[in-house]
Amino acid sequence: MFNIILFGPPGAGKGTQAKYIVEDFKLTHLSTGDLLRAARKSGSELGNRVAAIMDAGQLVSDEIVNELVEERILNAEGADGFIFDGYPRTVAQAQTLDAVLAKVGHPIKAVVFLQAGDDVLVPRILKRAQDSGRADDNEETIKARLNEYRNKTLPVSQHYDPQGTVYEIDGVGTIDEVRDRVSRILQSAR
Ligand code: B4P
Repeated sequence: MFNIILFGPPGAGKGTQAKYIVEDFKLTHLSTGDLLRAARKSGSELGNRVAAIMDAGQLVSDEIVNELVEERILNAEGADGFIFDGYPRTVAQAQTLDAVLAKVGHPIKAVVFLQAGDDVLVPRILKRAQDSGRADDNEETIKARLNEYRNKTLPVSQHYDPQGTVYEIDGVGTIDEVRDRVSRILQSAR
């Protein structure tokens, strides 16, 4: 199984590039952002709880997110591998993911780290706000999301660094340029 993590700050292009990786490498896409947005849309009690947290630009609790992910990994018989998109976002989530993947005997092969500065990220997210209508795509929430990223998510790259699986990729450029960079890295890591 070729299991990879798509890592990077909000708006780095994780969701955008995940679609191409699915096409090019036939992996199963698992986006915790999508799972959480689906939960809130369903209007369930869990969905209502996570909606307020997401709209404040904060991270949803490790407990909720880990449960959503673990269930999908353990029920994915016959999958060629997963793209974990936007997960793990804390070191505790990374430890849970490692433990679940150890159970199935297929550890993370590559962490694709898409990099871009705030000067690029903020305008991208504000542009998406015009068409997506996502409640967390506004200037104030973006600041909170970038802070959460720096404080809680960035250490996840240091967690994987000693394993030699982190590939830093310049996320600035056209979507096709970034796609080519990601594709080259994944072909060599496979
Ligand atoms: P996510 O859904 O993961 O969203 P994101 O980080 O903002 O976006 P992404 O990097 O995927 O950007 P995209 O490709 O869309 O998370 C949302 C929220 O959910 C979090 O804030 C948190 O509350 C919660 N959450 C999710 N996972 C969690 C977890 N594990 N633990 C706790 N909480 C969790 O790109 C953005 C825009 O840029 C798009 O409009 C795209 O078209 C554009 N773009 C992309 N690449 C471009 C390029 N090269 N050039 C120009 N534009 C580009």
